[in-house]
Amino acid sequence: MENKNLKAGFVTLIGRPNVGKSTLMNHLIGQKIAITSNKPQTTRNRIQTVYTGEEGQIVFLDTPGIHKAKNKLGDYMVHVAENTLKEVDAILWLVEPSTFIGAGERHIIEVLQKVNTPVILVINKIDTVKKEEIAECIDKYRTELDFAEVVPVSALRSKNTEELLKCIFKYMPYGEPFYDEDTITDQPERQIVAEMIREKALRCLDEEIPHGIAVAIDQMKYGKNIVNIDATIICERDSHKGIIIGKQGSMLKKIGSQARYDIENLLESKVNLQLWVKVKKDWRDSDFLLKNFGYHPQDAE
Ligand SMILES: Nc1nc2c(ncn2[C@@H]2O[C@H](COP(=O)(O)OP(=O)(O)OP(=O)(O)O)[C@@H](O)[C@H]2O)c(=O)[nH]1
Ligand SMILES: [Mg+2]
Repeated sequence: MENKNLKAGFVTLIGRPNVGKSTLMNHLIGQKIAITSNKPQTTRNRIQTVYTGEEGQIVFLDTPGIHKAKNKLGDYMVHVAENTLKEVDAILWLVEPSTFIGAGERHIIEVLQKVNTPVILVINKIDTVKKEEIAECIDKYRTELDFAEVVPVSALRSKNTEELLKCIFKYMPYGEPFYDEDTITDQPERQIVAEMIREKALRCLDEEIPHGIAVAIDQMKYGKNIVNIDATIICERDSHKGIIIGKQGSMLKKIGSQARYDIENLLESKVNLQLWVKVKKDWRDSDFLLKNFGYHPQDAE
């Protein structure tokens, strides 16, 4: 039977790198699907997840942070983010709790001025500032753009996130759910596994190395009580390969055991994870290799 009171719609999360888009999305849907780290440009693809509640369904699109691209991978990431804006019922623009509006925010304001979709300004990380500063930040942003709503939250400490969900539903049209209630994401299991390995590499490694990493799953075999996974970490230089492997393999072991823990939770099974490291020079500027590692041009159209 059709329920006329149910709502269903699409919401995209945009913002500069590192503002907490993926952390917030994972929190809202109650499961870790998108990887997060304290390094900018963690998310590379559009990641769709689904929240289903009593009021209806919200399909979230987490996007790469909008930044000044330095290579083809960067171009791809920014296109993915900006192209979701026309297709959705509401936009969540995440910002840091600061009154400083830099070139990055200015660019996003220009992009948002061109779309008619309602924009909800989400001021994230309010756990890091005083109350007065939040108020100043709200006032400052309100002078820049006409927001449908302004909602301060802390994705990390789950402050005000229930209110944010209620607020989003105001902008969702009435309609039947798009997905059944068990659907959480459009990401294939292999892709999430690859991302979990990349997350640990991002978190364990310093400086420029993590930005030049891709992860390929070579095989995933489901045994009786165990899943056997072979994966390759691709990096850009021989010197990076040495650092990723570490002294007597210690770094690779660390990345592997941290990733295995998350993958076992995801697959609800014991996992045997074998990691390899390969060098592919300048893969981030090669159309062929970008496609090969799952960054498809059609996703950025
Ligand atoms: N203190 C605090 N830290 C947060 C909060 N939300 C996210 N973070 C941290 O901010 C960092 C970036 O979080 P991500 O969720 O990866 O940010 P993102 O916007 O998805 O970043 P990109 O994918 O690179 O665009 C991580 O270290 C998070 O733990 C918050 O509410 N408070
Ligand atoms: Mg992200």
